[in-house]
Amino acid sequence: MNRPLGITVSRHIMDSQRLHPEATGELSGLLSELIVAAKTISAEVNMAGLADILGQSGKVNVQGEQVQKLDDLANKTIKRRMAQCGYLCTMASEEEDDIIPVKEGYEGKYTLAFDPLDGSSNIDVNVSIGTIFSIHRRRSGSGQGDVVDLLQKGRVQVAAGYIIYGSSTMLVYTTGEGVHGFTLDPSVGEFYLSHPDIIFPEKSKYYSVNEGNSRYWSQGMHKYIDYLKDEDQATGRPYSARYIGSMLADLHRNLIAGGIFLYPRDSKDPAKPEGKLRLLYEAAPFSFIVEQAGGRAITDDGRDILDIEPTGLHQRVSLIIGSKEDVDMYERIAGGEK
Ligand code: AHM
Ligand code: MG
Repeated sequence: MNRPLGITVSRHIMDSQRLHPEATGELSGLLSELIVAAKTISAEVNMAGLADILGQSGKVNVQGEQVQKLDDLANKTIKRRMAQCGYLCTMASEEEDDIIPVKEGYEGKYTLAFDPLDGSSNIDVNVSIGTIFSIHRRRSGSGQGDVVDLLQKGRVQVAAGYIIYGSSTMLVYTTGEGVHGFTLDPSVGEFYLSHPDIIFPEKSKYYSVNEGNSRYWSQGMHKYIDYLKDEDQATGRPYSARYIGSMLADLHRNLIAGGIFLYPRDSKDPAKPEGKLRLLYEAAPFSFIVEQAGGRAITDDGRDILDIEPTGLHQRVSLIIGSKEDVDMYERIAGGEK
């Protein structure tokens, strides 16, 4: 078979770097290392259904290694590779309470916050899951980084992206110059540019929310969702519901097909008064991507996600994100109503 000559992600990263003569190549190096980690996780995710079959009693695989839970394995894969990539000074992961130090002598100028496998409830049921990442430039001078290097606004992210392990594996990322999507050709092990310059569809007909929580919502949320369900041909209502339960997969679909995703604060769990999703490695990177694609991301009371000053590594936040027109309408209808 003659394969068309596609643009690989490495080539795309190098081409973008060329537009910045002052660039040192460190960010390109960092992204490339992260992509290798993602390809490794993708291979593991594809084999996940076989893990129990190939392993003995689900505990040891054919190589004689322990079969690990997939999210643990994804966490270790990123942590080990990135700790000695030479471009980072510290990391934070959804799976770890504290910051993750990098290997001594390998300290660099960037930080990495990541969710190794978003959509944990979907891991065992063959539904799309993925890795989310957010990169900042360090604040402190040199050596090992500190928590303050990670606690920075989403607005000053240097790069953000995600890898979705779905019917195909895709990488979507931004460095603040548009959003680009690449699809993995597993036979070659390369990501090829498949979705250049992704633009969030202006308006949509889909909404994504866990409606099982509706009894715990604010009045404003009820009003907005009722509005979406009303009939009005001029505005394309009622909208259809689409909720996977992997934020990453829901947002990926919305980015391509249009839609609004909502995870508001609710009164269900007093331990999570700010909402469920985490600011640093879920809401902020996606807000950067969505804004770069022309969409909008706010909290349920109308604050721009990218302008929130983080105070904790695992800080939670409400998230209303999607096409600008839909988020604007949410704000008009629900804004400020308790
Ligand atoms: P996770 O990082 O442990 O997977 O949790 C985050 C996930 C999101 O991907 C998803 O949108 C949300 O939790 C689903 O939560 P719920 O089951 O409450 O609807
Ligand atoms: Mg998550």
